[in-house]
Amino acid sequence: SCQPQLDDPHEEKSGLINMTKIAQGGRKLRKNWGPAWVVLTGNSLVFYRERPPQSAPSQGWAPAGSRPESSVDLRGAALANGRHLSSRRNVLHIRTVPGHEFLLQSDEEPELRAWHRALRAVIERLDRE
Ligand code: I3S
Repeated sequence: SCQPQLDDPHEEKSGLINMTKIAQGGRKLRKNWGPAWVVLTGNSLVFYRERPPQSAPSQGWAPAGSRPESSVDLRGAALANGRHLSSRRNVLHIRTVPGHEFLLQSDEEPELRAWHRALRAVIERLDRE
């Protein structure tokens, strides 16, 4: 479809992963690595400070009663290996159109690869719309 999907909240993937924001609107930020509960939807990446309680009833993908720390639109975003941006292993670099940049990292390579694949699929689908 040529209609931009402004609201596509279905969950593609979620999980606990190490994250730091490294730029906001093109301005470099000081790294602040920490675990985040990350939810990938049909058009955005949403960051929560912690995993929602397992007992919490969910409202679709959104953990009930929790507010996201931040959320970015993935349309037009760029994905790259983040090895040149960190001494950590298995780092993925995400840059959004407005210049917000994040690193995702896991000591488990398959976990990071799964995030890479899922993010690439969403971004490619948004490119085709
Ligand atoms: O990209 P950098 O500056 O080498 O990142 C490291 C620093 O942010 C460091 O913090 P301070 O310089 O604020 O003390 C962090 O503790 C490191 O984790 C950062 O590097 P890694 O390689 O972990 O992404």
